[in-house]
Amino acid sequence: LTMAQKRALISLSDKADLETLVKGLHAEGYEIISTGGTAATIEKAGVPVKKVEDVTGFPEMLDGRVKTLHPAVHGGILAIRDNKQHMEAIAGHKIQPIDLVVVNLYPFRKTVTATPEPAFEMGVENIDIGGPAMIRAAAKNMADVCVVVDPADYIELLAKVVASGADAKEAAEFRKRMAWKAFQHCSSYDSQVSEWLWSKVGSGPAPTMTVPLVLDQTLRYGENPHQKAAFYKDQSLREATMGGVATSIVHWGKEMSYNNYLDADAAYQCVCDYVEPSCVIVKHTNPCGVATRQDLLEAYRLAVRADPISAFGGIVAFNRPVDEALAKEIREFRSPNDNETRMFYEIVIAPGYTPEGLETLKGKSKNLRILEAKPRAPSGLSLRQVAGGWLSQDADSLAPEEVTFTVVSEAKPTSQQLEDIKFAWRCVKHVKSNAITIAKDGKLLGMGSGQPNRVNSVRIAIEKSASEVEGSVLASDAFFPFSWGDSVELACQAGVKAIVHPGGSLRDQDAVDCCNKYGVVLLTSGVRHFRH
Ligand code: 93A
Repeated sequence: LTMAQKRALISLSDKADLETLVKGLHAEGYEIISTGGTAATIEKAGVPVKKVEDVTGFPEMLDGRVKTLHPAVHGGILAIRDNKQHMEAIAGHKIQPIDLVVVNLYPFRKTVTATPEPAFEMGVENIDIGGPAMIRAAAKNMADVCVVVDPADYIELLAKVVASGADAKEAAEFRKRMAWKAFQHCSSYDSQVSEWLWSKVGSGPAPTMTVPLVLDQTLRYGENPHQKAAFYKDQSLREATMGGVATSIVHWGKEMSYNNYLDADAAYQCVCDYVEPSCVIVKHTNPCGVATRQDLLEAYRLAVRADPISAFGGIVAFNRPVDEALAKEIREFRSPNDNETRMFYEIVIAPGYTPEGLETLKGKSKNLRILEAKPRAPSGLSLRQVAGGWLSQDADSLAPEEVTFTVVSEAKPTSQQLEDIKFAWRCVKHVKSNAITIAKDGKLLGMGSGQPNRVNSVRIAIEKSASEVEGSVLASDAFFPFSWGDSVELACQAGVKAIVHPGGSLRDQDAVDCCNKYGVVLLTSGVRHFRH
């Protein structure tokens, strides 16, 4: 009994792990057919390969636009093996069956998003035609042919389909799963092309939008235990700049939860908005401890002391790597309110750890999640769901460097006050509206968040700042609708010495008059940072 010769057609732009694949195929007696660049790489790996032109009897033409678009390829892929007429038809044309198709497409998004931006014709040339045709043909004939588009699947392919002892039922299931992935690959690719074309020829928001989301993990539950949940990654991130929580490395700890992702994202986005070494502690997506110091350890101490009760069970984020001394402090820190208990945190997230720092932190608890993430400035689109639809907007990526603060009071700010104003302003952007932050000497003293009435946010922030409020600065994410006997006067009376708000209220002059009465500095930013 002789086994029929198995054939694999390989044509790849992403050539990762190609050597592993072809060596595995060769060991199992597969004949390998390949296109120009891919064939050259296979030859270099020392594995025999047949050029696709030797299969088609036709040279690659039109600068590669026509390489694999030929009946010898597509007949070999699409023929149904237990259909006698199909098999006779291909045999009549001396076409041999192809059992495996490994293809991934031109790196379209990477090409069109490169800097400097490529010419339009360059984008067009990167629209892959032959690749999707092969992928779709092989996926359609999943009963007989296996299609693989992702190098992450090579090992399973070799074990489940290629290996001589492979189980037929398992192989068939794998082929179906790979067919599903193949259509995903093509549809996401087509969306990229159409979105790019819209950006060139359309105006305004795209009439339709496809976000290439790929399931990353099923979560234990959502915000509450009765809600099912999952985490999806934006597949375009693979090609675009990586960074942020979605691409973080989890070094240690329990599985991330739904709320963990939200809070870690809030904390990391906030801390990455600071330029100097900083620590941000977040609880329920709001920063409750923030401090900036040359010494990161000192920044941590100040951040946690700002509100140790809220910090308990919070997320601690840094914008610099964590070393051993800092890790020890995080491990041992005891709440000033209750010296018996060591602080408990859900997550520590930072751009890196020294080896000693990481080991020390692991000693805190087996549950503490230790995340390493590349900084990622908020950019691109921000999407939110409402019942029956989605809202899109540009991410709020304005930094204080881009904001012009204008002094509108008689009193002028000292340079320290101006620094504190910028510090408070960076933070207020990350607090749920109505947002008020009170700060002094590069440290958050108190904040009021999420109150439907601004004056209540002011009251809460003052109360948190307690004895330290004297000489502090206050930032408001939106203008003060009222000042006398309201937010501004309350702050002045409490001991706040400088205030910043966007300005633009009908009663702006009231705020100026009120600050002048109390000798307090007032600045306007001209920019609002609502966060709903
Ligand atoms: O220009 S194409 O649309 N025409 C084709 O016939 C064709 N066949 C394969 N692009 C085509 N490909 C693509 O070439 C594949 O999708 C793959 O991404 C790439 C591999 O080219 P090479 O082997 O020369 O590096």
